[in-house]
Amino acid sequence: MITLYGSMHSRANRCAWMLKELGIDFHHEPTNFLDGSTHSPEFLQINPNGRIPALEDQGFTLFESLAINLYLAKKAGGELAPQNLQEDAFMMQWTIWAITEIEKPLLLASANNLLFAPESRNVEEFNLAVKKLSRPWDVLNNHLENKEYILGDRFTAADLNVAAVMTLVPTANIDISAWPNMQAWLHKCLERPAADDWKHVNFTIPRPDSHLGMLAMFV
Ligand SMILES: N[C@@H](CCC(=O)N[C@@H](CS)C(=O)NCC(=O)O)C(=O)O
Repeated sequence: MITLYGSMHSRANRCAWMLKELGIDFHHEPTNFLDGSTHSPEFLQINPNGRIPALEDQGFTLFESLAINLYLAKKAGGELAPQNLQEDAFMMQWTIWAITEIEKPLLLASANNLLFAPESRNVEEFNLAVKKLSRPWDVLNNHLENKEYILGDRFTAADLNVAAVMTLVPTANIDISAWPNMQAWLHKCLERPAADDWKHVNFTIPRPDSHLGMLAMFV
């Protein structure tokens, strides 16, 4: 039996989405960084980073939410998995792209729209984040011209991983209508029944009280 570690209010919901999409039964351990359980000696054996999510599959352990998803898709085979080396490369490309180009600015926009307390939100930071996002979003929007999904006409691990990072778009409340192909694609992905967990995510982040603190949080 596969065990997924991590509260659903964390990036663990990305992996729950993949497990549910694949119809894999799993045991869920709601390890939580708020109560210190991500730093217990037992958990550090599973993920020495002391972060969630992590996965255990019959003694094999893995960390990094999107790497876990690629592993699960390939292990299961089928539609979500790469069918050849080029598809595998594209899934890796879009996955790495999502984490490096999208995740941090989108988190910054989300913090300044909802996750920070209202009095500590900063509209300039929000606008800066949206400006940073517009470049990769132009790329994705152009890529999706005349395509249903990132690899073509079927939903794959590439869509799941990129859309899982973009579950923060509603939290950031960014108007993405300037990217219509991307908007339609994101809606299609996030409304899949297996994706439901992200809709219940509810958390706040205290704003660091200095510029250096902000750098430490977002770098
Ligand atoms: N790149 C990692 C990030 C994991 C991560 O930062 N998880 C957060 C929860 S969403 C965490 O465990 N934070 C607690 C901490 O950093 O101590 C992944 O995608 O799995």
